[in-house]
Amino acid sequence: MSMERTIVLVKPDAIQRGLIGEITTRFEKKGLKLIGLKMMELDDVLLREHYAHLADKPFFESLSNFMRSTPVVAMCWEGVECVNAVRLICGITKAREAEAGSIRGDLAMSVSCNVVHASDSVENAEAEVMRFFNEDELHGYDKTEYAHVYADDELA
Ligand code: DAT
Ligand code: MG
Repeated sequence: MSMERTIVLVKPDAIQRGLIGEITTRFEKKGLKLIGLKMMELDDVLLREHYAHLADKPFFESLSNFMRSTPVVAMCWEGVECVNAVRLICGITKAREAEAGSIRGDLAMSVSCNVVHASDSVENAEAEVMRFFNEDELHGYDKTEYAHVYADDELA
């Protein structure tokens, strides 16, 4: 089973609503390992790259303005097959239809103001880790909890 890294962004609506702690806690309780954490302002160049798949959409301009309206909190989480696990915790894009229990399902009502971003594939996660963090901002350490979060064969 593969150890993966993935990116979560706490979006401006969550910053304004005071949800940084609530959101972070959910990933911590899941058993994921936080290896990078910072507050940052996203610029137009970075957002065009990050949301390249949406560049032609009519809502791109407002999406970009929204994502630049406050700093965001960027997190890098590590865990076994965690890219998919983190997406499940976040819930689907349209928050008012997201599953109860997910972050979007519990904390948001909107398509655009949906409180979090999470990488959507292993390939994109690898690109996003490099997009949002410098190598010296990612921290390796032994998380002793891993011995209880995973079985030995899952960590091998
Ligand atoms: P996700 O954030 O679930 O990965 P996405 O990558 O398709 O979804 O879109 C990125 C963000 O763009 C999404 O979180 C909110 C915004 N967005 C997507 N579709 C939208 C729409 N139809 N109207 C307004 N904003 C939209
Ligand atoms: Mg996406």
